[in-house]
Amino acid sequence: MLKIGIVGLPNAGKSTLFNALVTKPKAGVAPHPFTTIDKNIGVVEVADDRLFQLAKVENIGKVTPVSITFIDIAGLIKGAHQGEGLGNQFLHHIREVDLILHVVRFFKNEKVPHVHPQIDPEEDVTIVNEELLLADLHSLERYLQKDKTTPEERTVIRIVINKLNQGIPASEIKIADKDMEFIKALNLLTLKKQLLIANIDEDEIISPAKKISGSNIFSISAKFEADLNEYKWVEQQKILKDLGLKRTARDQVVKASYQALDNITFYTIAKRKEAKAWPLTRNSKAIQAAGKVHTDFIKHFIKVEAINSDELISFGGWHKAHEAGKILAYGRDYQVKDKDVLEFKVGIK
Ligand SMILES: Nc1nc2c(ncn2[C@@H]2O[C@H](COP(=O)(O)OP(=O)(O)OP(=O)(O)O)[C@@H](O)[C@H]2O)c(=O)[nH]1
Ligand SMILES: [Mg+2]
Repeated sequence: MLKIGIVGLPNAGKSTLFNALVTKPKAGVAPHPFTTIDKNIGVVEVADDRLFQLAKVENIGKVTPVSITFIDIAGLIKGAHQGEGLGNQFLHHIREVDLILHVVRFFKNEKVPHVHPQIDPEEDVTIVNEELLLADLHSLERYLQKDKTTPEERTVIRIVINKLNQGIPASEIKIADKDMEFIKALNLLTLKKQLLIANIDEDEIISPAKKISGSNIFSISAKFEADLNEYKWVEQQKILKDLGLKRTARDQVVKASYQALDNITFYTIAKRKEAKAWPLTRNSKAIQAAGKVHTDFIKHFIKVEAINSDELISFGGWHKAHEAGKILAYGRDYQVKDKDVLEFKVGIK
């Protein structure tokens, strides 16, 4: 399952964003720092029109989109890595996430205190990133002390420590591929991709996107979206329409998060009982896709039949596309393409 961690300063609106994204269970939200202590975990489906069209053309009742797990943790503050505040104790909850959503406070609301004298998004982002970097340094130092760490590994760790000490995040360090493989296995926070989210005031929803270091960042009013999320879908559409908006920022955040993960999506319509979307690392082979569906499929793999989902839909379904000779069979090394519909042929009854 894909996992995304939400980080930011206390009172940035992390739990509010979490509540905007998930249907339930809801996270506690309050106008004081460190409202979140225990992490909140919720699963969100990635809206996928194509999957619904596929189900329709194949007459399938059950539709299962890609799901993403979001994890909301305690706020980070300066010194968190040294045990200041609560954030550092909980950073391990997000060591295994595939992406970090970094919530930056732009909303003003005087009733909600900020941890610094003023709201300064650039500075706030720097503080949180420094804490992530220091947390990485801390865990690398621990790896150095472990008996099972080999001398070669220690050398690589020292190189990374040296760069982190210069303020360079692990994602920007250039080392040999095999050394990078080793570093990746250590789940460093500064190696993870980040998506910056500007949490803006409700009355700024239709204002232009906010910027950090000159780049546009994704804007959402977490509070507005969390409140909207309490309504039924039909009512939500009405509220959006009245405001002149086409879709919820929530859906866009989920979509942008999925895109940032840089996975491709393939579909299965096995036995015409369930149309299902699967995330897959780009440039993967058919055998890896097979393994996602069922580990047994790897051992018993014979071949895979594939067609682009849009093509399948325009042909009016699998059988018609098959008759037209549009469905092709491939071996285990077939490179799966984004939006492929796959049917695995395996040697088990
Ligand atoms: N006006 C306004 N208030 C917001 C917005 N987002 C969050 N808040 C308020 O800010 C306060 C803090 O929000 P939380 O979501 O609890 O913040 P958090 O980042 O999870 O905070 P900690 O868990 O304490 O780290 C709450 O009172 C929210 O209602 C927003 O977009 N606009
Ligand atoms: Mg919180």
